[in-house]
Amino acid sequence: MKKILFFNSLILFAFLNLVEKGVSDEWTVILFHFEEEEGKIVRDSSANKFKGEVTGGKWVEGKKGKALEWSEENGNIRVKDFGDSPLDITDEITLEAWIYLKSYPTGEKPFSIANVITKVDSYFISISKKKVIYAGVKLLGSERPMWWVIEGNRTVPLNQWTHIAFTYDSKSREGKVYINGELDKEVTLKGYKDYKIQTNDNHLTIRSYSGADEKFIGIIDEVRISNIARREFLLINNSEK
Ligand SMILES: [Ca+2]
Repeated sequence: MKKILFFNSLILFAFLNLVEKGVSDEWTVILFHFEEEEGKIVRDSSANKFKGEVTGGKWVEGKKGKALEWSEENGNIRVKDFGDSPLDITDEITLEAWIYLKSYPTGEKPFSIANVITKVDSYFISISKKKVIYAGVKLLGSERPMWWVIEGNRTVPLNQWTHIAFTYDSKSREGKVYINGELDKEVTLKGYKDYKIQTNDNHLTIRSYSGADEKFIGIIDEVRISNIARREFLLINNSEK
């Protein structure tokens, strides 16, 4: 009996801990806090324990703790996919990050768009040359897979911390983008046969997906991908810094 009570309280403690942090839950596919402070490997704090390989960039103060900053140099964070991976998200997805953008993309390579999170031919979130969130999913579609993209309304500011998020739900067929947790734009899709997201074995990247193009200039922190369309995000109060 004592043993059962002990385990029960352990479970309760673990649960409360999870609720308190509210960051890595059963829907979290990958979560990078970037608290390594040095080196070329970053570790995902979700149960999946992905590893990211960093090129270019430097360690700086982030929205919370440390983060990675890139200027015009090449580089990104690359996470390997493998066969049947949790990164293969089909039904519902949330991509979110804290960003501190230092200049807008020009629309021309290598600054065509400022990519933040990308899985080529599956899903992405970025800032477009219109200075808004630009995100999308590649859907199984009708005759063949096709991209569906959404562009936000509100300008993403320069030189201040901003939380950006994109959610997609294949059942409600809704795609939404959020700035600092507030809905910026929503679209209900129609006209496709299959609304599920295409999966593949391409790696996941943070910042430029090729390493050289679609460069984001600024700081990226607290990156989370979830396999649910969230309504609440990793918003961090200034007091939590
Ligand atoms: Ca951090």
